Amino acid sequence: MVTRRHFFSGAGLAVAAAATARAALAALPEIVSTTSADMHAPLSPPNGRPYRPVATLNGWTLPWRMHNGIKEFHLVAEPVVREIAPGMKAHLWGYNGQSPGPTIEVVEGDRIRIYVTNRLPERTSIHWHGQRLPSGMDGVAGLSQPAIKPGQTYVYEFTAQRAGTFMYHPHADETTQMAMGMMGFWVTHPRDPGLMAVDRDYVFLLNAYDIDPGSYTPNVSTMLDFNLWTFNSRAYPGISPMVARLGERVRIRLGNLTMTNHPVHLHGHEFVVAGTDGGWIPPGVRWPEVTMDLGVGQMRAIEFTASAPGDWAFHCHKSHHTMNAMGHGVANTLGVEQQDLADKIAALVPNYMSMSGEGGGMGDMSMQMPLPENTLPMMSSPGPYGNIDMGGMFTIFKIRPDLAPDDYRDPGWYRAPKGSVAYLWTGEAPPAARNDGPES
Ligand SMILES: [Cu+2]
Repeated sequence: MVTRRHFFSGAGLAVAAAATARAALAALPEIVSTTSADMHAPLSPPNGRPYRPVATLNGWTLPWRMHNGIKEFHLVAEPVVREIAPGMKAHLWGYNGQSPGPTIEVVEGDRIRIYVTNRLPERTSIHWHGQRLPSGMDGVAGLSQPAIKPGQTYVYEFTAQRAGTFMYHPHADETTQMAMGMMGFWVTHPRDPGLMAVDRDYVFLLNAYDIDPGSYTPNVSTMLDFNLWTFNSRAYPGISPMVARLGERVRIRLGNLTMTNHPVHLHGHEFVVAGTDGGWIPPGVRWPEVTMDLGVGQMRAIEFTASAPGDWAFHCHKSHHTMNAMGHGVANTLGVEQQDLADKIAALVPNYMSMSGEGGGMGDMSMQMPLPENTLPMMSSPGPYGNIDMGGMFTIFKIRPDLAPDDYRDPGWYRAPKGSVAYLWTGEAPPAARNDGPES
């Protein structure tokens, strides 16, 4: 029988050792890669110290080989194709077949050796963001090591000294390389697997791209004006839901490798900020929030109890970060009578198509605008009660009373109990509107 765990973990992982010259790479750990943007099941550690693995949103954890007591990983920096959401693929740079790269999970006290092979057309390096390590292992090209030239493999080696939440990214031509999607998550688990234990531990990075509608490759000279805002290089509705069984304790760890801050908001629950870049916050001084601002280059761990069944929005609160590419740089037509305008323009321009609905809002527009090739609608995808006017950094936290502990599948839409959904007023009509507006 194929279990749920196997259903996910078998998806798309490939060992590429056979495709390379075995003799030349005999001493290197095999290269494991995937072309899938699906969320893989958490990787239970097959050896080494025990820990409770994390779940990478639309991502996966890199397997290692244990060699004389050292955990050996092999990262390959290379061009990849990432499906941002169904209907749009981006030509990015990443690691081991995807962007972001695989999550690396180790345990406090582990000795680690990471082989980094450069298959990019330019130099690179990897910085292990937040780690205590020897200066020469810190990965700043030119400062702590020579850059890794195309075709070369470098070796990083250090001991994971501090449990917590980390990231990795290049420190060589980094404006280009991070704009192209080169980054990954890193979790160092505490030596005691019972310490800070939760039932589900989600991890992902916030990233952003500037990809012109109709094209595939990000503009790498963009400084601030990005048009695709993503969780782990996925935009809603391409982002997997996060799920939990009612009553479970949940942690979400986030890292921000975009060039602006993101106020991340969870509906229906309060959470506490339980960890920062610098480590765990002692339980007695954690503070409650429903929105947490995640600064550039920062990591946070938030925790809450999944106390209310339902489908709960989880998103960045900057509303243009929950839009996809076609929503940027368009004219303001709010309040404009679109049909009237369309008729007038059509008299001048044959085959003119109205870009907006009667109200002139953007939500109407995205329903009617013809899309260039390889472009996501600005927002709007089907929900249980109509269209959801969201794209970009938006997903859904789904809490159900009947999920198995290792079940990360999408349980479908929530079926709200009768009488618990906002409803249409069908009584008498409201009184005529008073005119309190400005005098005209
Ligand atoms: Cu944002």
